[in-house]
Amino acid sequence: MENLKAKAFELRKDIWKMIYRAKTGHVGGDFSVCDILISLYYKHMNVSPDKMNDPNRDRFILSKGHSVEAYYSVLADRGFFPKEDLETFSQYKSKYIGHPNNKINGIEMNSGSLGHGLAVAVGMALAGKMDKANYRVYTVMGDGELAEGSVWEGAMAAGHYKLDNLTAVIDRNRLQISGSTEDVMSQDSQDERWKSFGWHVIHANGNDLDELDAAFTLAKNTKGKPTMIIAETTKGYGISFIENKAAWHHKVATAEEFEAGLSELERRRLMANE
Ligand SMILES: Cc1ncc(C[n+]2csc(CCOP(=O)(O)OP(=O)(O)O)c2C)c(N)n1
Ligand SMILES: [Mg+2]
Repeated sequence: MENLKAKAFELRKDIWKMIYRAKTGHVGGDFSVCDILISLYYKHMNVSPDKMNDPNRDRFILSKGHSVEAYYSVLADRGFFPKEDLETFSQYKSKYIGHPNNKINGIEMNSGSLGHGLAVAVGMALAGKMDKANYRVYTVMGDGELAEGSVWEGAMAAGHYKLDNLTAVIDRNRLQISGSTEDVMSQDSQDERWKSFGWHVIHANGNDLDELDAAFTLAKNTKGKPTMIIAETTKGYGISFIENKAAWHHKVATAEEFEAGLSELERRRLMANE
């Protein structure tokens, strides 16, 4: 776990560089979701590059597809494709485009248009039940994404079919594209909403690998209900001057900001290693 804490900052450095090189990317949401992806890909999910077609592999859908830079950096580090490929991110003719697509090793579903991941995850989980398979299905949504009506069709179906092989996560960073989620579409009653649809609801600090570990373990041991992990995160977590700032949803650093951000991430990586 200690090494993963350092890795969380090492991967944020990759993301920061990738976006600076390409001059495009969604850094705020990448940094809030990074630890969630690390917990899943290094500890909790049964996935690996040598069993991409294994019917028993766990399934993952990044419903908040704009956080693709975090997703690519984790997949590359887990060996799904060479790390050098990240250098082509968002370049002309590169397949590593600005949202997930299933031509890339390890990616199950094209995403980016918000609101679709949960319903597809429900379908995969229901198929698993019908086939008596023992894989699990995971999806991560943004909190702003919850304004999409299709999310609630998925929520209803998952409760109805008692999909205890499904774990969903909300990256609850309290910001969406242009400001506070509470100003745009208030949602502080998420607990009651998911519970009323038949879900088991867990809260965790989504930038704390120990809390995420406990939450994913609890979800696996929950029977008869799907689990929603409301992961309280900080948008931009890792670089203090971008944290909690809606402007950094989709912004590229200046040369000066780039160097300052990189130094802070390196400092925090070394501290996590101590
Ligand atoms: C259907 C749809 N509408 C609009 C967008 C444009 N968009 C991209 S990211 C975003 C904000 C999402 O906020 P949130 O879900 O909270 O993501 P996070 O804070 O984790 O970045 C929007 C509106 C989109 N990708 N899909
Ligand atoms: Mg958000």
